[in-house]
Amino acid sequence: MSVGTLYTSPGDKTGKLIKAIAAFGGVSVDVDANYKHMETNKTPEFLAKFPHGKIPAFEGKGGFRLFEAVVIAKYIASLAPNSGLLGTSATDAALIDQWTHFIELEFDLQTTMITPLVNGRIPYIKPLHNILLERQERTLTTLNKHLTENTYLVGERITLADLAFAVYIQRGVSISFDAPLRAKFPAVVRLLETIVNQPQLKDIYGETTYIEKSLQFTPPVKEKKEKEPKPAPAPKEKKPKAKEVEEDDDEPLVPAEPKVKNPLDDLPKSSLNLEDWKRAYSNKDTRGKDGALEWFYEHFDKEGYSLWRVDFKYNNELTQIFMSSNQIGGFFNRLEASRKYLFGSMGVLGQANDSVISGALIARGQDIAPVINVAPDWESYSYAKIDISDPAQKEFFEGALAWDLKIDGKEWVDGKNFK
Ligand SMILES: N[C@@H](CCC(=O)N[C@@H](CS)C(=O)NCC(=O)O)C(=O)O
Repeated sequence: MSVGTLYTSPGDKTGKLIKAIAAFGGVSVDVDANYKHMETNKTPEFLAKFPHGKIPAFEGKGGFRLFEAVVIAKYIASLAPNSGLLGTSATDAALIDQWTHFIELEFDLQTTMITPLVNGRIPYIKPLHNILLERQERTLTTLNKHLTENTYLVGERITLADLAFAVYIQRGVSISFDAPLRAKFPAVVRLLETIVNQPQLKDIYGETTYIEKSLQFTPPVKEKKEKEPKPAPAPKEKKPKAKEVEEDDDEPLVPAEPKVKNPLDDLPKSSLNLEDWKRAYSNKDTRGKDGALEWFYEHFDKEGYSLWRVDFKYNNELTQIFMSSNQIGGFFNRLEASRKYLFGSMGVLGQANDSVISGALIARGQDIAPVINVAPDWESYSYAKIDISDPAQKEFFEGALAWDLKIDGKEWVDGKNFK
């Protein structure tokens, strides 16, 4: 019999912790299927029950209510006393609290701050980014030492601390706990893998995305000189390299790197000229007779190019529309090095505090990674190949290009192109 109802959304990472505790402890908890994030939690009914208006939130059968993820997790674990999730002694219970709060406050809080810093949602402050990374590394050092000497965080069995650890570290490995750090802290990775692969937890934790390189902030590309009045014609228009670097007061002056040939240049020549497409898209109406889409279908070379649906992975973190729009702008800026190989049309759909970022890309070759991984935050998005012989996928592609795409009733409210 269910012990109550959990309000959470698929993007709510700590809701995952509560589900994991319930599954591991064999406690049945209903998840409110009608909950709509940033909608339900703003209603007077929800706020009357949970005044802070955040998820996860739990309502027991007798009207008992709780918020704060770890607290709900502890309560659910207490309903499964034989599970060992809360330990078997007062000292174990205290140690479980210690590790859980330690990882939440000394590791996950830093992840929460690093994410908007590197993806440009808040102004980038390098010393702050460095402090956050240093703090995480210090925490990982402590965890790794402990986990080199112990199988689990507390005692000889899985406890709530391990399940919370896996939630926070799983998020960390997709943002800042990168390959070099993972090589340094193998015991931390070992416990993460142990937890996320428990048969009853696998579906709850889902796939773990391991990033190679910690996400970095890439400053937007500075506007070219076009806006300035042109000087009298000179034999060379380009400024010397050192001058360009001078403007980056944040970075040390380094000699220009030798030009490396991009493997995408070795692909067989394509009949689709991306520059021509970009011009057609800019100059024509997108839909209709003689429109850009008609041009595209006439010239599309499906061997030389591929079409992709792109979706932001953390839509539940989006708030104001202009900020989501800036997010796309930042992403496009960081894709500058792939301008020759990529066209993009992405937008924000929905309304403030309930929006998604989605769109379509036209990329050189058949693999999206080599085109897109020049942007350090490329893994904040998911990519699915679009097959335009499928009417629904074609409709998506056209909607993204025409900026009239709708997703789950959410309408396109702002868009940007990568041209
Ligand atoms: N300290 C809270 C944080 C909860 C939290 O920030 N929840 C987010 C979703 S992940 C939320 O409900 N945000 C809604 C809002 O900001 O109005 C916990 O651990 O439960």
